[in-house]
Amino acid sequence: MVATETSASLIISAAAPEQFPPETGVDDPMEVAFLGRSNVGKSSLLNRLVKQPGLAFTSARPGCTQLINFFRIDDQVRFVDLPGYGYAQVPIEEKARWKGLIESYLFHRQTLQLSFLLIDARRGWMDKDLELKAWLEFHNRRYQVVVTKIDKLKSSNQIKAGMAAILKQIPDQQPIPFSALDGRGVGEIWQIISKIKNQH
Ligand SMILES: Nc1nc2c(ncn2[C@@H]2O[C@H](COP(=O)(O)OP(=O)(O)OP(=O)(O)O)[C@@H](O)[C@H]2O)c(=O)[nH]1
Ligand SMILES: [Mg+2]
Repeated sequence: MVATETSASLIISAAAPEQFPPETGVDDPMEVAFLGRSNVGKSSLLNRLVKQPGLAFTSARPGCTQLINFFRIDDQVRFVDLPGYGYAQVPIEEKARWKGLIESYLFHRQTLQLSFLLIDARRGWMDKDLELKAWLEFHNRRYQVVVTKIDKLKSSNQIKAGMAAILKQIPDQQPIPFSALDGRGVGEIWQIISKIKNQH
């Protein structure tokens, strides 16, 4: 799959499940979701993958993506940018609303084939990440861990230590180191998407 051949576009920013693109049956595009804490770099990763820097809105201020944004990639694939969790400044009712929206998507969505679970290279696993990981495993949802902002770790020893700490929680998979700044990891991420697309 070559991202540059297509131009990604926003389908809808959904505030409620009724607004999700309808699931019609066998010809629906498969969906790939991007999950992780607020500010971990979900929207930046998505933009980097499609080489369209302004497609999904990014911000240094956490809590930037508050709706579920569905993007058309091609006839067979949609990307789904989810609101981040774990941002302390968000009012409790708002947090409950996001949690409901995210869980409703992850629980019911039949077109969802793969989630990328993003973990900040400098922070490693936090409680909310582990909760989500356990939730995905319990519900048999396929996920792949991506370690973001790897450019912030300056030496190869720092990178090794950061990756090793993350690997401890996922002995059966190889997390992908990624940087939206320098593009590390883009090829591996597309490879995984292509593999699942071909099985679909
Ligand atoms: N150095 C560096 N900064 C990054 C990287 N990815 C994202 N950022 C920065 O981190 C901040 C948050 O990025 P976003 O992509 O908006 O994060 P998000 O996970 O979508 O955040 P929410 O929408 O709030 O959940 C922005 O200031 C980005 O420029 C990266 O790989 N390296
Ligand atoms: Mg975002």
